[in-house]
Amino acid sequence: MSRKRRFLIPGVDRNLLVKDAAKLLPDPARRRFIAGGASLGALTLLTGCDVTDSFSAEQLLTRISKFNDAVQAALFDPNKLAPTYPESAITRPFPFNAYYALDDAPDIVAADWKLEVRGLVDNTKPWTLDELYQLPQETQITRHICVEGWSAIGSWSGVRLSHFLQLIGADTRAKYVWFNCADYDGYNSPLDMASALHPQTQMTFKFDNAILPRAYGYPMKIRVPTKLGFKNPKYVIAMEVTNDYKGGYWEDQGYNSFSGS
Ligand SMILES: Nc1nc2c(c(=O)[nH]1)N[C@H]1C(S)=C(S)[C@@H](COP(=O)(O)O)O[C@H]1N2
Ligand SMILES: [Mo]
Repeated sequence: MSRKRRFLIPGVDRNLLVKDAAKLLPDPARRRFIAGGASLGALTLLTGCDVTDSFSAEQLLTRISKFNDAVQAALFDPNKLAPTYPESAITRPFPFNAYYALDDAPDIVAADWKLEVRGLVDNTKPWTLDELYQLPQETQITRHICVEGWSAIGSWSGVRLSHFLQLIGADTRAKYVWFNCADYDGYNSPLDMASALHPQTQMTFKFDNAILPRAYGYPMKIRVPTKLGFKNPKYVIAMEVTNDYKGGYWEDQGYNSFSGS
């Protein structure tokens, strides 16, 4: 196809748009789309968006991404557990990952840290680390999967998030629990309520039976073994129970918010 034809819509390379859209589509819609010839016309029908310029192309991709989230959320089984592993399977050393080098990771002093609780909850009292350490903890050995193409098995101990949400009188009919982190450039991530209430979703205080090291999110991370790594926020300083979709660090850059593993 000549360059001229490909760019018939100002600023939009049709081939690339169709390719990007196919990548975002969940199965079986993706298979149907490809079998049907993967055309811009089919995309228009599927999404109800008419692509006339780069702005509407962007909107179409957002629409597909949301569609993908809705499909994933509908398929999520709140009782299905992520696989667990024996101690011998733990990856040592466990990788550190963030959008910066370890030297730039938050260096939190316990005495200065409090977990802020906001939004649709009965009790917004902030929690000290000592108070949180009093709550019942359990340990899981599960696999962490990062979209960047690596996975590793770790041992995490902490409090069930569902138990904590109950303690603070959270309205669990709300759509999200949104987490805010201490990273220098900000890091945050929304978690859908069904996943927040999943029995393996944990407020984590220990890695490999020792106080969570700085690399892995001291003093607290949220471990969600049914989700990809970026939906496991480290260095958490606040949680908000909300019906508003507030976006997140990677979510805002185009990763699906549901991102199940
Ligand atoms: N606060 C914060 N949480 C974060 C990140 C980050 O950059 N900042 N990166 C995410 C990503 S992409 C991954 S893969 C995991 C890495 O966790 P680890 O360092 O314990 O392996 O943390 C997630 N949570
Ligand atoms: Mo990641």
